[in-house]
Amino acid sequence: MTSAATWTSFIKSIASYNGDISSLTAPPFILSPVSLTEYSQNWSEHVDLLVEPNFITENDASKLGASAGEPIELLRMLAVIRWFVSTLKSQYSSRSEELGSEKKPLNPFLGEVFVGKWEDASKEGKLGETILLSEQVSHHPPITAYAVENKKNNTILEGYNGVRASMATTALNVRQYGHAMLEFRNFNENYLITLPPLHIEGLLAFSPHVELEQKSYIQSSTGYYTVFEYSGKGYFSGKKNSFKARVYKNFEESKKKENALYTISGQWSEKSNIAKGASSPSSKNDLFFSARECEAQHLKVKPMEEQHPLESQKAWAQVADAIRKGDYDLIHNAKSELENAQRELRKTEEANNAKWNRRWFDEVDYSAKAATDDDIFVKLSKMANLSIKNVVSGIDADSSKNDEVETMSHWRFVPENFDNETEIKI
Ligand code: HC3
Repeated sequence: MTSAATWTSFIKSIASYNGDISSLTAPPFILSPVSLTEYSQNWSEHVDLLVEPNFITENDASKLGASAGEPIELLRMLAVIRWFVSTLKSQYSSRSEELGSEKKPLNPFLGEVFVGKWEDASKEGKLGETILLSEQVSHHPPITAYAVENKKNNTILEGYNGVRASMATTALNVRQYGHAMLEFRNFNENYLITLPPLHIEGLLAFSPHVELEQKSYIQSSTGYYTVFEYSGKGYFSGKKNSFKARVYKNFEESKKKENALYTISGQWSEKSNIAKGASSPSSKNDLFFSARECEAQHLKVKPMEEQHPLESQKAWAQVADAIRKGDYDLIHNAKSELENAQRELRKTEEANNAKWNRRWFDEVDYSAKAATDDDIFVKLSKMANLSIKNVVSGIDADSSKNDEVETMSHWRFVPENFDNETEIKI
């Protein structure tokens, strides 16, 4: 079959499909040799911006496009927004820019891990080292949990994500489950970050790529609340990867758009501008972030020979080689070998009444915590009127979508487990 014919039959096969993305059988040329556990690094390719809120002072208002005299908590929210906007290109468009299209990542096996570090690239040595731990904590449904830790600046980002997909007429719609939480221990400030819905467009044109849609939110423990709205070509600006972020004093204030303290808009893969108040900024307003002028700092990963068999690149080495060669039989055989070994492991566990021990993350049931404000996730969710159930990321607490779901368990980082880690080195 020609590439075009294989592609057409693949498109036909996904037209009837619904749900677990790992069950999609894609043609070799659309397979990526990279496992989904590696995608967690995209949260921190601008590690300087991630830790930046630690260094913000009252005098930095103009650097963020804000007016002099703004509260430091608002300036830190703006700095967190700048970091978040910087992550979007790495997360959602860098692969199609580099490879020409979005490809299907390798579906991680339970217990697969991916680790690495960002070395301090600052002249003054103020950033310190930042590490990434990413672990596949569930295979069915696929869920990846991660932690990004900068000990020097007492900053930690943790979260998890899973996806469900459904085919629409010309696009694959993807809903994300999970969230991220960012903590600045130096000033006891926390942020809850929800994950935007997305779709894969360009399927019929042979060039799948991601476009974000609808909304996502950032809630700070200081009250400040930001609503992001995403659109593609032909909506706000007629440009791909467009977004608008409105920052409010708190969730209540967000009920009227005119209450916005600042509005940031532009393209997350290009430039965005900021203006005070609720009106959309134009390119004449202060520049907020320029993705092209801010080069991503890639994660440093150990050479393959030093990796543990559970580490993504080592575990998938043969499959990845076969994908690079475009050899379908080789891909199939190498994948089957890995998947059969996993099946055998699960059978042995079942026979021994044992379960796979997650390495660095724990699944926490929030039903008991739901009524209290002691837990930061519960507190921030309540502040933003967000559901704490296992629903699509960013669903309102009072949405009817909550009624169908009872469970409220979320994956959390257990730092002691990593402190006691003896097998996997960064
Ligand atoms: C939907 C996706 C897999 C999931 C990827 C996620 C949501 C993973 C978590 C990251 O933080 C953000 C992220 C970015 C991109 C998402 C991927 C885009 C495409 C991929 C599908 C499984 C591929 C579908 C195959 C094809 C050929 C239709 O593109």
